[in-house]
Parts: sequence; C-alpha cells; structure tokens
Amino acid sequence: MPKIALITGITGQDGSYLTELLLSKGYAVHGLIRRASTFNTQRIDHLYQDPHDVNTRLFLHYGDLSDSSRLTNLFYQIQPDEVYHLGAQSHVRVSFDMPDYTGDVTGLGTVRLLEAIRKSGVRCRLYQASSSEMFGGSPPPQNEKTPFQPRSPYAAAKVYAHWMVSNYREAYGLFACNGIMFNHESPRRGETFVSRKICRAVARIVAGQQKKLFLGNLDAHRDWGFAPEYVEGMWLMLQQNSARDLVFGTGVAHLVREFLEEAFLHVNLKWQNYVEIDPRYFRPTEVPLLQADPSEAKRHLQWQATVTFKELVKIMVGAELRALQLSDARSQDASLDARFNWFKKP
Ligand code: NAP
Ligand code: G4F
Repeated sequence: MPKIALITGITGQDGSYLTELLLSKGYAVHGLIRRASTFNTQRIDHLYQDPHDVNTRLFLHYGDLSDSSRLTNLFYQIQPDEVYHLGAQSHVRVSFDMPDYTGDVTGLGTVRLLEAIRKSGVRCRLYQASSSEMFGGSPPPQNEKTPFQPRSPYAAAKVYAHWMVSNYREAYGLFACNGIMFNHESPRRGETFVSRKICRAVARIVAGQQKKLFLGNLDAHRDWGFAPEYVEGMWLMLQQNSARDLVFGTGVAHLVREFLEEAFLHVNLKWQNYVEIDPRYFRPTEVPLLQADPSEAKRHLQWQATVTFKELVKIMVGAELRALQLSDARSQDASLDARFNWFKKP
C-alpha cells in the first residue's frame, strides 16, 4: 500500500513542490483546496490526474482552515499517514492589514487541524510550517535555541501555532514537528513577495511592459534559499525515529538591495534607473536581519541547502525571461535539472 499524505496549502509554492516530491516517492497525495469563483490550482495543474482513473494518486478536497468539522471529516475519510500543514495567510505585510483573519487562519487554523487529528484518533505524523519570522528582533544567527520576538501579526500567529504543535506533541504523544524555515523562493513564489516581484519586473522591463518598480525597505537582510530543497527537509523530518523542531536555511544573508543588484545585472541594467520607494510597502515593524544557523538540520537529517544566492536569482530571472519568451528553453540550467530531477517544470 502506498503511504498516504495530506497537504494543506497544496496550491501554494511549497505545496506544489512537495506534491511532486511525494508523488515521485510513490505516495498517494490528498490536498486541501479552497473553493474560489476562479481557479486557484495553477501551480498543480500540470500534476492533475483524472479521479476516475484507478491509478490516480492525487486527490483534491474542498475545505478551509476555518472549518473544523470539514477538517475532522477529512481525517476520517483520508486516514493519512503523514500530514504537511502548509496552509496559511503567509504574507507579512498583509497581516498588518488583516490581523484578525491572519490569527484565525494561520494561528487557530493549526489548532483546528490538531484537534481534527486528536478527535478522529487517526495515527499520523504532522509537519507544521513554522517560520524564521518568529525570531523577529532576536539577533542572528538564529537557531533552535533563539528566543522568539515576533514583529508582525503573521509572526505572532506562527508562534502560537508553533507552541500549540509542541504542546500536542507533549500532551498527547503526537509525532509532530515544527520546521522553522527561513525564506525560500522559486519561479513559483507568489508575485507579491519581494524576490518574485523583482525578478518579474526585470523581465517585464526588458520586454517594455513595465517602466518602474515600486518597493519598500531595501535594507532588510534575508536568508534566501531555493524552495525545492526545503520541501525535501519537510519530508525528511517525518521519516525520523522521533519528532523534533529544526531550523532550515542557507546560513547566508543578503540585503534586499543586493537581490535587486544581482537580478538587474542579469540583463545588464542598473536597478537605480528603475526602482522607486513607495512607503506603502513599509511595515509598521520590520524584521531587520534573518540569518539561519542550520547546523542541527545538517546533524540530524544530513540536510543542507546547496543552491547559492547567485544561483537562486539566476533561476528566478531566467524563468521570468523564458515566460515572456525573451530567452529560450535551452537556457535552463542543466546542472540544476540534474540536481532536482524529481520536479517537473510546468
Ligand atoms: P503560499 O504560496 O502563500 O501558500 C499558502 C497556501 O495556503 C495556499 O495554498 C493557500 O491557498 C493556502 N491557504 C490560505 N488560506 C487558507 C485557508 N483559509 N484555508 C485553507 N488553505 C489556505 O505559501 P508558501 O510560500 O508555499 O509557504 C507554505 C507555508 O510555509 C506557509 O504556512 C508559510 O507561512 C510557511 N513559510 C513559508 C516560507 C517561505 O519562505 N516560503 C518560510 C517559512 C514559512 P490559495 O492558493 O487558495 O490561496
Ligand atoms: O518577500 P517578503 O514579503 O518576505 P518576508 O516578509 O521575509 O516573509 C516571507 O518569509 C518568511 C520566512 O522568513 C515566511 F514566513 C513568510 O510567509 C514569507 O514567505 O519580504 C522580504 C523583505 C522584507 O524585509 C520586506 O520589507 O523585503 C522587503 N521588501 C521591500 N520591498 C518588500 C518590498 N517585500 C515585499 N513583499 N514587497 C515589496 O515591495
């Protein structure tokens, strides 16, 4: 019998890569999707399998993290071996505009999932998508022992979810892990996160479709890695003999302005000629410096990020240029294809 996985947030960046990874390992994958008046499955459309086919291993179910009874019913119905909880209102700036909603979905949504596991009595392993944002104002490098100092409604909601997962592990003996992940990006990153926003603008400027790029704070440091490597870390966490919380990152931090510099350099343009600051993108409280100390993940899982900052920017700018047919498919990085032969390029 194939192992059964349930993924919340399957339509997001990480959910799509994780689905590919698990399908490549022979899992049956069930995903929670939100009902919307327009399609929201673009990131997994290339993986679609006809539910009438007996060999189908990908199943999608309508549901929402705000709906406890639906979550509990899905546990009875699916009986998953592994649960990857990635669903969240995941945008930090937006969380200042929607603190109530963010607390409900990102914080309480996790508790609803934990309760669904407990009430259904299904014996499964749980991965919770914790975040380096929880470290907030704590000085770098941040590791498993660094105190949390959340600086946004999103980060505060993640801290609540994180501690609830730890509590259910202790109180009910649940095999539950918090993966404290630093920023990870890819061509599938949401368009409003800074990495994708910059790379998309670079290609659109070259194509003559955009004249200016409006950004907020350029002086924050982030530890940016490549998302497919991080979903491998999620899977590894659930294959261990015991559950523990671990930090995932590259260990190297760069400024937002360095990301800009690197991305524009690929098309031989000077970012200073195109970028303007719009205070709308400033956050009431900013996290100045996130830099991981991922040594425990290396020790326990032999996990290590291998894609460098320069490679990441190249991958992302390259994908945007190809999407606008400004560069041909052969320009794809062959060494990268060999390293990540499990994921498909939609
Ligand atoms: P993402 O692209 O924003 O995906 C979020 C997913 O959550 C989407 O599938 C979204 O569905 C779903 N979702 C949102 N609200 C929901 C609700 N009420 N009920 C059910 N599903 C809901 O995020 P990501 O970058 O893949 O990140 C995955 C997880 O890791 C998130 O929890 C994020 O907070 C966390 N995280 C991410 C990073 C990072 O750098 N990417 C780092 C640390 C932690 P729709 O497609 O319908 O919107
Ligand atoms: O790309 P960002 O929005 O990512 P942020 O806030 O670091 O959060 C991401 O990573 C977290 C892990 O550390 C996740 F938990 C979270 O779900 C999300 O995936 O912003 C990065 C930096 C910030 O300092 C921001 O102020 O870029 C700065 N920035 C400057 N101009 C901007 C912009 N960010 C966005 N989104 N848009 C701008 O125009």
